[in-house]
Amino acid sequence: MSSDSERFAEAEDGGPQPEKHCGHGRGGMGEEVKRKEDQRFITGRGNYVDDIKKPGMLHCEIVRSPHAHARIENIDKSRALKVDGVVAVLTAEDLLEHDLATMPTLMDDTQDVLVNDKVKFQSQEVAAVIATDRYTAKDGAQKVVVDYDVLDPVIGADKALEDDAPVIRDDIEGKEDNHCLDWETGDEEATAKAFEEADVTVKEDMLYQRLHPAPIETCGAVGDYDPGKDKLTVHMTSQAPHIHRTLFAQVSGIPEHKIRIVSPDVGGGFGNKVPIYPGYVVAAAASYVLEEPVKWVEERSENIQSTGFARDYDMTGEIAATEDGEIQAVRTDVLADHGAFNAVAQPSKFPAGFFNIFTGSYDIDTAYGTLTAAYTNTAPGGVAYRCSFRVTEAVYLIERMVKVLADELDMDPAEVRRKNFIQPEQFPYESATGWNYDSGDYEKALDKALEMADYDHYREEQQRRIEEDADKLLGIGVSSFTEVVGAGPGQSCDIAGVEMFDSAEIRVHPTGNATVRVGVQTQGQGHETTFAQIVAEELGMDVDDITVEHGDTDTDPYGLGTYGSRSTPVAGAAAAVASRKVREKAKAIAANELEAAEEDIDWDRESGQFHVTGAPDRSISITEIAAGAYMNHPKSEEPGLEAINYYDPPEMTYPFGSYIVVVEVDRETGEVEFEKFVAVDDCGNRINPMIIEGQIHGGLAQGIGTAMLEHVTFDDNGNVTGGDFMNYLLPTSMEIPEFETGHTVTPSPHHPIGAKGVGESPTVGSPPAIVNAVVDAMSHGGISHVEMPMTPDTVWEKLDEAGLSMDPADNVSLEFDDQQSGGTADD
Ligand code: MCN
Ligand code: CUM
Repeated sequence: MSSDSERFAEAEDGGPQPEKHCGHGRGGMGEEVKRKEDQRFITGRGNYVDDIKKPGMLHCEIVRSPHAHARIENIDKSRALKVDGVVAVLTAEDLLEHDLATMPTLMDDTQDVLVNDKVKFQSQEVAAVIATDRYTAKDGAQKVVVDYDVLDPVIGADKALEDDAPVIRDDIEGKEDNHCLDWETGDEEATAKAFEEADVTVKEDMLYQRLHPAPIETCGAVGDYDPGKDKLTVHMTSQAPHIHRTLFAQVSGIPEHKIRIVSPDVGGGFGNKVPIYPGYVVAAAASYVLEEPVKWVEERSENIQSTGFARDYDMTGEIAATEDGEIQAVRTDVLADHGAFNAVAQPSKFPAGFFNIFTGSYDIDTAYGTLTAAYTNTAPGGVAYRCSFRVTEAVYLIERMVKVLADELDMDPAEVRRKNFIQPEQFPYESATGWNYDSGDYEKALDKALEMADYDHYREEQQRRIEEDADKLLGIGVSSFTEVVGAGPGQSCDIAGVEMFDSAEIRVHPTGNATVRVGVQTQGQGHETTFAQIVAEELGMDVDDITVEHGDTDTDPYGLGTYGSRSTPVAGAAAAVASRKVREKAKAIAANELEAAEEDIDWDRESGQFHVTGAPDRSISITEIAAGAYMNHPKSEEPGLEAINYYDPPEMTYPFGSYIVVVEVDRETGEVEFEKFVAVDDCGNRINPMIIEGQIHGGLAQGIGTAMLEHVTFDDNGNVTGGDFMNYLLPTSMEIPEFETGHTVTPSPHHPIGAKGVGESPTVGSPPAIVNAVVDAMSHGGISHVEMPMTPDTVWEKLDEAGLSMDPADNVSLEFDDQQSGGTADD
């Protein structure tokens, strides 16, 4: 029999041990339990915001600006109000009456709920039409007449910062330019010195293009004000219901205890549902004013055009190194486009989010980074999109730059990485920019990936194709990324002024099953299963006897929601600690039931039983104890068996991985085909390997979308030119290769069950691997970078620049020549 501490030593006992699957079959840690929630999803019984129907419910349609920059001169509601079934038309003026005209963003900025005076991006919310059904609301919206005085739009951060650029944010007192923020990190002087003295320096410009998170379910809300109870319920698509409740209280002045946010099933978030959007507020405000439930659900194009976008980081990277590839310093400079409002869903203590983790997996003691951000006439920007708050951009920068350095030195990029990795014995490791990495074994993950990818074979094959002047070039890309997830320790980040923690509450019922409530919010990550597994593991219960609830601020403990892959690192820890609290109490009850002293009771993880020390057959399970907790409680204890934990993590967790991508690049068409795609991830101890695998597959697909297809684009007038799925291209199964996944396990020493997050790793780690692969196919022609998305025409231009392209006509004429000389032509 193995004791608790042998399996998963608690943090104070020197840290959690590497994963050992209990295999006790109760659905604990490490078991591939099928997702409990899938039963209802695949049988069409999910309950999404748009499924909610309430008696008397009205529908809201938002009138949006066709212009990117314009002053509103007049809004004429009269024709809309004449439409049969239209109940009300709301404008900023109406909201002002109720003090609901502006809302705070998540970053020290305010945004009009409905435009008051000046439109700042195309599709901005101008008016709202409330009607008896959705179609009537749409008809009404078309009849609202808005007179605009069109102004010059400012598109592009570089243009926005030009001296004569029109000022977008004249609503901010004293604002005379479009400058949004400045930020710097690291040691400027030491870095400059390192660059001066280095044997080799490399420099590359790269754009991390604007992306849209594109969850399958768009955003929506049902506002439901109950005048009898004076209580406002808002059902909404939310990744963070409690934060949204606090923000609603701030927006409306309604006391927080009179607001209930319900986030039912959420059909994907990917960061898109972290911010607060005007539509949510309008639905709630309309319900408050009209005293009827009001539903607002976005269309796809509204979701793409008006909700927060991601990335849009124009970066310069530089590395200083020795001749044999030892990196001595990194420097970066960023120009960021923040859109019209600083709605950035990232920790406010770091205005550039977690971008300053750009030293990556490498032991680089000198670094310096600067960033300038601008307001532009585009949708509010910089939301997190499967990215841990800008880690995506940082990882892209350093992983691209390592490849640039390797090419400059004519070294193998895997070798350059190996030379510079932070070594296992250096953890906990403090980076040059102030991060405290918890644990890592980067070389192990890289070695595993190299082996899985058959790296040496592909290097030979690559050489062969170059020598034989083959039609298709081979490229091999490597990325050995470090993520930072689990926001977070109070001192390092907060959101909307709230310090970060999360929560779990466990109630064991008299008949021996349990309800677990958490402050995080699943959008497809499988929390109903994995949180149950943590509790099953820690209490020796069966996973089927545990129900996990979330997404209702009236019943769940306050928590800060799901983003930055923080659910496992923070709420997962809370679930483990709360379970252990329950276990402590259960021990007292077990002693009572087994007529032994409490000190003589041991808990055995394998069997899930409490037993008298040295007498394993005098045992009792938590299920049997539960009744005693209520009906026969020891006099030393209160009745009942429940616990709650608010977990404030001591540190972030640092998952990592190595990805290897092999591509074929067609010299005729510029088309890129994936030949091999290997992903080795390390997220510490694993709760459910099957769910992790699913997370990796989904995230890699999004990485492929990023590298190959996706880009939100604008014309000079600020019109979104990729505002629907015909133009904003998401990868389908046709573009996704077979993934080969592997893992290593390096537990987090400070997490109660040694787990790190994993939800964003694949999206963070894969784009540089893919770009490195495409560059690698052409680097013998002197190509050092290809911008994303790497469409065939972008790639073909690079091939041409390198003298590697083949004109399709060449091939045709070649064949023709062959046929002539061979005399086999049948003409
Ligand atoms: N997990 C595990 N063992 C670990 C780590 C994680 O079994 N050591 C499991 C977790 O228990 C959870 C899942 O993997 O069921 C993801 O866990 P985690 O890494 O903690 O991430 P979160 O649950 O906090 O999810 C957030 C993350 C983010 S920020 C984005 S963006 C994203 C992502 O998850 N959005 C998603 N994956 C998504 N997957 C789906 N289907 N839909 C989204 O919107
Ligand atoms: Cu970085 S997107 Mo997720 O944090 O919701």
